[in-house]
Amino acid sequence: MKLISATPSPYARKVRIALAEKGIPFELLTEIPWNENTTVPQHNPLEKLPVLLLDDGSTVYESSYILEFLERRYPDPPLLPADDDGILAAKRLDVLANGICDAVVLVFFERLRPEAHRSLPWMDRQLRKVFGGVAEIARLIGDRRYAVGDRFGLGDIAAASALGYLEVRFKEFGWRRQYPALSRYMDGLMQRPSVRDTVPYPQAISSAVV
Ligand SMILES: N[C@@H](CCC(=O)N[C@@H](CS)C(=O)NCC(=O)O)C(=O)O
Repeated sequence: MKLISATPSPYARKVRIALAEKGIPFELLTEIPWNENTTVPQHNPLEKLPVLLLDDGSTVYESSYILEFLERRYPDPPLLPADDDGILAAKRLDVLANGICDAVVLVFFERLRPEAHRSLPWMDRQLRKVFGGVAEIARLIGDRRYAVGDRFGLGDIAAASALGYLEVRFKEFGWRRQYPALSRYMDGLMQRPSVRDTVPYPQAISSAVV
């Protein structure tokens, strides 16, 4: 099994954490999906990573769907709670995390435009989603050690990936200062090798994107 990933990608990080937690061996293929020479479009018509390349030649793409795929094909250890309420709570956090990251990506590329071409209303709209999404994650997690129930799982993977992404792309937000309990929660997650070994960092995009 191979995973096409990018070093800053919170979506790919979710998959890397899940693979590590489940002890599934895989080869990490690091690409820059925004560059013209990326192989991603050969494997995913939506042209986004992460993409899981299976040994039989088939592909699985979209981070939440990949996590669902892994949960069904490799159920042990589970990364979803056993009860419906727990599953729904974890998936809600995944929805929030993806929404935050999608908005951060939009702001990131808007900021790459020449200043005169940037849309401030558009950026404000996206930033509201980021601030609102993080506030909601902070409210849902409160001062617990794990996002849902008493063990590490999808909710934590999603929250850690989104919060870690903010540190790379939107450091000035300072979410740790605003949400001390969430900051302590993140420090706790960083004790796990799967989270610690996948800390995101930027890549140099060479192609024109916007
Ligand atoms: N909803 C997708 C988002 C994936 C995504 O936006 N990936 C970025 C890298 S972080 C990408 O490959 N973007 C290339 C593009 O949109 O053309 C997921 O959860 O996998």
